[in-house]
This record gives sequence, structure tokens and C-alpha cells, in this order.
Amino acid sequence: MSASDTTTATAPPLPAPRDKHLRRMADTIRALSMDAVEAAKSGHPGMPMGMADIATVLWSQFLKFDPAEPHWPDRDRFILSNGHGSMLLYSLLHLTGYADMPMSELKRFRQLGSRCAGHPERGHADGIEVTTGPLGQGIANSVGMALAERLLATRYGKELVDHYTYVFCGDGCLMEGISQEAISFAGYLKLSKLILFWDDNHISIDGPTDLARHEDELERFDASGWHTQRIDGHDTDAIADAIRKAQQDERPSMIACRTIIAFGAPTKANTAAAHGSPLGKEEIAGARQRLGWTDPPFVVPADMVEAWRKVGERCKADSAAWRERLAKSNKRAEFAAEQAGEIPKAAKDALAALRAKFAAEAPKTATRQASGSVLDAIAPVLPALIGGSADLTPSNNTKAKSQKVLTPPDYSGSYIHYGIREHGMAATMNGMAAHGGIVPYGGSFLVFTDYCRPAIRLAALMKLRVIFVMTHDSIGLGEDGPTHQPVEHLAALRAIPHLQVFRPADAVETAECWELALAHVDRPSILALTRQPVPGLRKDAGENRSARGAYVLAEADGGARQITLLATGSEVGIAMTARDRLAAKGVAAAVVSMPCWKLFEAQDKAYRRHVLGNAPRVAIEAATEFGWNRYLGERGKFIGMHDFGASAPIEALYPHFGITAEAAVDAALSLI
Ligand SMILES: Cc1ncc(C[n+]2csc(CCOP(=O)(O)OP(=O)(O)O)c2C)c(N)n1
Ligand SMILES: [Mg+2]
Repeated sequence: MSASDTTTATAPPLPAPRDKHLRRMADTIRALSMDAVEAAKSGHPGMPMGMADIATVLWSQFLKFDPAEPHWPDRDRFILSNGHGSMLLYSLLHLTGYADMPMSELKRFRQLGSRCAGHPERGHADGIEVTTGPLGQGIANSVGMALAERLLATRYGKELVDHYTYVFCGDGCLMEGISQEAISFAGYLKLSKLILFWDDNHISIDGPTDLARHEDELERFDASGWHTQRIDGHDTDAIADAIRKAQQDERPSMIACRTIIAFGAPTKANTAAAHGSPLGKEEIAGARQRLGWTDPPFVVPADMVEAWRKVGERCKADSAAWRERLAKSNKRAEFAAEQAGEIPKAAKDALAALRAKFAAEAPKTATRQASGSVLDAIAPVLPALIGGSADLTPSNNTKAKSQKVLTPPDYSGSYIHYGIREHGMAATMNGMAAHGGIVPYGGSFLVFTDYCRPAIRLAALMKLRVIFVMTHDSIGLGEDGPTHQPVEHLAALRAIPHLQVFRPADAVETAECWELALAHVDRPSILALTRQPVPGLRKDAGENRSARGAYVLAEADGGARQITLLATGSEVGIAMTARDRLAAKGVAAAVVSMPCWKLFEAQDKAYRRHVLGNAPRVAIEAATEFGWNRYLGERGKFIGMHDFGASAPIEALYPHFGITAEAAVDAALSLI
């Protein structure tokens, strides 16, 4: 008797398949997943083996997709929120004939440069709608996708936009707090075309899920206004029946699918051991024997190649018919431009005109208010713009006068009250941006970027144009005190690759930063805006000077700098006052405004040298020093926060923390 015979002999028999052909199709996914994880010597075989039957039914009978047209805008969206089961998705993409997913990629699962990364990464291969892995994010992304579908269907009609969003999630996704925000919000939004499959396998990493949870998930979804069903996740008839019922219901749907993790594995099925490690040679041999799978690793038998290819061709006619409808539509050009992420000329012009007005008037205003004026100017001419706030609309100035509030099931509004769900809002915006055709922005206080950070990070990793309007950006917010005063947040956000952190100094810079956030389709932006009024410093409107990240706002009188004052946002005004006072003392100082470090770092060396100059530097920012040493070096001095803030009127806080023109002057004098 071989080792696999021993393990198989003790394993309980597999439940008989409802449909032998569908089971064999699912077993193809199981075999590939076992093989790829084994070859990589790492990965997660349990989930793909457990959810293979659900995926087979969904993809072969319901999912609207065309591997030959992977970007078909009206395709159904499929999101794997439990991204550790990535081999499920890669197997499906390979089997259904996505050109960029040959078997050679599956064989290189988890290797450097492979399309098959450990967790699915948007941009690595067609058919990967969003990057998942941080549990729960995918659920909120799917809410954004389903919402985007409703918004676009309202504008373009069913003939161009009419698709479902399907999301797979596990116990982990549902235990994460973000799931509650997403579930509650989706129920409120009445997203009838959102269908969630819960991999109810009673297992996570530490063992059985009853180690850590005992609530009734169906009741939780039910309480939020979802349609719920409970099925055997290996019964292909029950799966198909549940999907049909879910499609017919007016509410978002949750299907609790009781599954066995690592279905087929003789000893590791139904155990945490199958979650995140290769099964091992013996266990795989046993699983192959029980499943009746006789082909060697990475070999798909001819009948299964054919069956799955047919699945990939199922919607060819649909996708061709859709393209014909688009070709005949009088909204064709607008639809295509929005899908490509273009900003219409009218919106660019409106923003340019506002910039010119700001430059002419140099208003003393809070940058959050200037941002509100930007939105008033562009919202009427940028229909793809979908705004909102996490219950801080009057503080964030995020609602443009022309915007109508979204009132589901009427999706004609373009302003969303996200409720107090910052994390959910951010991840929902990621989903909308990833869907395409939408330019999402959303507001909260800068300090609460902490509550959205995992989603902000993923927006950056996915290179999505999501705009975070984060106001009350320093101690300048005053009386609300240190719980609400960001100090380390600018540093923490600047540390995220690809994320543009903008901290405009006045109305003109605010308009410039908005222009840049909109223009850069391939990255998210944070606009850190003041609560308090700041002086109008810029009186020129031609060139977008913020585009270079930092620039000389005021050169030293006479040109020969003795000191360079670096500042961002509300502290640029303080730097300008310090410059005047230094001039009165005969000291020539330049002021450099630095609205976006990342854009400045992207400039050539000569420009950076020219801006920073050779004179000693003083940096002024009402935040912690972390990161400023790159500009200050050994010699420079920092005027800013060295601890948390305090609750008091703004007039008391700046002097209390020593963030004043006098302090900057003293620092400058000590350096020359
Ligand atoms: C936010 C987050 N926390 C922790 C992890 C690490 N992790 C990956 S999978 C997992 C357990 C998930 O359990 P479940 O969803 O039930 O997956 P299953 O074992 O059933 O496949 C954990 C803790 C993660 N990926 N994301
Ligand atoms: Mg589980």
C-alpha cells in the first residue's frame, strides 16, 4: 500500500457530485491550485478547493465576460475579496482563455515578475479587477463597483450599462470591521445587482472560526437590508438556484455557502492546515485519487480544456452586440472618453477660469473653501464626478451647489452621504475608480485618514485616481483639540508610494492641486486643506506652478539668498511674513512653497537645486518633523510640532507651539 492509499483509506468518502461534469470542471481548478501552490512551495490551496464548485457554476452559467474583450465596460465584475485564494482566479482566467494567462504563468505562481502574484494584483493580468489580500477590502470595493454600475446605468441606460457585481469573501473578510461599513452601506444603497458569496467553511488560520466569533451572519446581513440564503456550497444545483434567486431580488444578496476547505484532500480538508501551506506530495496524491484525477501536475485533460474554453466563449455574441449598441449610440463619444478617464475640456476651462479669478482677487480664504469653489466650478461640467463625505459635508465643503444628493433607488444624484464610514467610503471609492467611468472624491478630516489608510494604500498600489478631500489639516483647526489635530499624518501619507499628498497654501494653489489630482489618472491624491482662512499669496495664473511640487514663491531681494524658508499650506503665509521681517533686518530670504513633495522629487536635479538653493534652510510646517531632514540636512532648522496638539483657539495655539514668523526669523538668524 502506498502512502496515499493509507491516507485515502482513512478519509471519509467525498459527497457524491450533483453533476459529474461540473464537479470535474471544479476539480480542474482544484488540481491546478494544488499544483501551483506545491510548485511555489507556498500559497493557499484550501480556499480555491473549497470554492471551486461555486466558481464553476457562476462562471459557466452566469458571469457575463469575454476573455477576448477583457475590458468590455459592461462585463460583470468578479471580485475575490478573500484574495489569498488567488489560485482560484488565476485558474479561471487561464481555463477560460485569457490571452495573458498561459499555463506558464500559473507555473510561476508567486515568482518574481509573474502575473500570478501571491495575492491578485490589479494591472498584473486582465480579469483582475482589484488588488485584494487585506481582508474585507474587496467587499467594500464591490459596493463601489455595484454603485458605479447603478450611477452609469442611470446616465447611459440599460443598453450600455447593465451588469452584476459578484464578490467572493471568507470568514476573515466578514470578521473585519470594514465589512460592517460596506454591508450596511450596500443595504442602504439598495444595490440589487450586488451578489456576495460567503465561503462559510468554519475555518480560518488559528483553527475553527468559533475560536473567535459566534454571531449569525445571515441575521447581520438581513438587518442591513440584504436578501440572504444558506446553501451547500458543493451542490451545483443549489448554487445555480441561489444565484437565480439573488438576481431576482431587489436587495443586495448574500449567499452563505457551507463549504469544506480543501475539498478532496484526504486528511487536511476541513482543517486549518489546508489554509495557507502546500498540501504536500502525499496529500496531493491522496486528493487526486479521491477526485479521480489522473493527469500529471499542470496538465488539463482535453475534455476539460474544451469545456472551459466554451465557458470563455459563452458571451461572445453578447459582447459583440454590446459593441454594436455602443457604435450606434449618440452617447458613444462621451461614454468612451469617460471610460478612458479623460477630463472634458469644459471642466478644464472652468478650472482655469477659476484659477485666474483667484489670482486676480487673491482672496483671504480657507483652502477648504477654495476647494468648495473648485467643486462649484467643475461639478456642472464633469458628470463623471461623484462626490461625498463621511458625514462632514459642511466642514469639508465637498458638496457643490449643483450636485443633487443620491437617494437610492434613484441614482441620478452625484453627491453621496457616506455616513460615518471613512474606511468604507475610501474602499468604495476605490471600487468606483476601478470600475471605470467615475471620478470619485470623498471628504473627512485629515486626522481620520488613519481610519481610511488601508484603502488609501490600496488606491496607491492599484494606481487609481481617487481624490481624498481631507480638511482641518493641522492645529489650525483649534478647539477640537489633539484628537482631531493631525500631526504625524502628513509624514505617514507622504511615505505611501504613488500617493500625491497636496497641501496648498492659498486659493490659487488649491485650484492647481485639484487640477493635478484630476489630471493624473494613474494615482490617488490627498488634498490637505485648512479650516482657517489663509492669505492669498499667488497673483499669477498662467503656469500651474504646483505641478513641479515645489517652487520659489518669493526670491530673496537682490537674488543672493542668505536663507531659504521652506513651507507648505497655511505655514507659507508665516514664511512670507518672516521673509519681510528678515528683509527689514537686512537678511535676504527666499520662500519656497512645497505643495507636493512627491512631484518635487520627480523633478530633475538642476530644478531641485535651483529651488532649494545653497543657503541654510528653515522649514515651517504645523506637523511633526519626520521626513523634513531630507531638505534640512544637518544645518537646517525645523519650526513645527514636536508633540500632540492641544484644545484652544487657533490664536493661542500657534504661539504656544512656537510656529510663528518670529520663531522662523530667530531660527534663520541663528543659521547665518
Ligand atoms: C486585514 C488582514 N488581516 C490578516 C490577514 C492575514 N490572513 C490571511 S487569510 C487569514 C484568515 C482568513 O480566514 P478565512 O477568510 O476564513 O479564510 P479560509 O481559511 O477559509 O480560506 C488571515 C488572518 C490578511 N490577509 N488581512
Ligand atoms: Mg474560512
